[in-house]
Amino acid sequence: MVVLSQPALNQCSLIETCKPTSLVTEIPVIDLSNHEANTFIVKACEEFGFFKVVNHGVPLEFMTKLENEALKFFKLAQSEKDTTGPPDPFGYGSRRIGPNGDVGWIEYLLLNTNTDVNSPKSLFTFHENPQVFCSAVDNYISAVKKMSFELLELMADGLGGIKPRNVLSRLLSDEKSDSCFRLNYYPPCPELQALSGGNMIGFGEHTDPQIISVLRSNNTSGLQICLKDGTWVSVPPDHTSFFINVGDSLQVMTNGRFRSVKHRVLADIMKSRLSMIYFGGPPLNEKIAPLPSLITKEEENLYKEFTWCEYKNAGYKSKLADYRLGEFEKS
Ligand code: GA4
Repeated sequence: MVVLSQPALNQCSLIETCKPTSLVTEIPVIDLSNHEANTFIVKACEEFGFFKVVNHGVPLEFMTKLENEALKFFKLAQSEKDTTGPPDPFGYGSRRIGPNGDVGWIEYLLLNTNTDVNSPKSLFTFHENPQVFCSAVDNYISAVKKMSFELLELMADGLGGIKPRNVLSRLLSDEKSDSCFRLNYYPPCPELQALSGGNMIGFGEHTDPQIISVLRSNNTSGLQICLKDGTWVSVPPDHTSFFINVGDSLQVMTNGRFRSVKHRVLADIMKSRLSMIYFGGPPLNEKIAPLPSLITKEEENLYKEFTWCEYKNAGYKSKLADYRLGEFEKS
């Protein structure tokens, strides 16, 4: 077990009272084998910006293989893990998230999934057996990407049959797509027992800047999403399914019809949580703007024009909880 030192505990944020979480809210579940999945996906993106996917076609063995490989990495000695950090932006990180002072009860590996020859290389050189780790990552990411393309095509269908059908999925399938992959390890936090009722922030509240994020975790709870009315809801874990977040860029492309979901992760007293997230982003030079077919004559475009590169650069100057879309809204 990885034990973070006491000063680390002091650095991380506690939230004293977790706003009452709703017990009745059901997270939308999309069955990809259902022929009405397109309509349900659109509803979920409008209401929650978040949904769970079942019957997704990604082999469970790809998920468990990668989970085991990731755990082997996080169980290495601290000095060994440190040789693959700091994350600038790719690499191993512990506690610090991003470049602007955010911290969490977390260790992670941020990997580049870009296939573009000019992009910075992924960090596949660590580990006693890099090929095993690499192929676990590759198999997993290829399968998850395929599912993401399908989801984005179903969204285009559900949004009224926008043409071409790949108007969203092409952004991720493009060889210049600026996507990344994150393995998050949240060690147990037994010290919490002493802090009556306190909750330790594993990953502070934020929205994801990309198009969509595809998350799979082990069976430890901790993920919470924020509903439209500001209440936080705990998402029951399910290691066989995927959870999808609408990102800021998709919110803009749908002119605010889809909402990018605010979410966070709380640490567990007893159990470690391991999650793997594919962040599907567009090519750096892609203009992020509402799809013309989604803007009716009376409706106005809510956002200024910007490229993914501009948004990403602005994002890296922000703190996790900042409302990053603010400076790109038309006043
Ligand atoms: C949030 C979503 C992804 O995890 C991430 C994060 C990135 C990082 O960890 O380096 C950021 C964060 C995320 C948004 C604002 C900036 C950048 C940390 C941070 C404070 C990899 C991403 O793309 O944006």
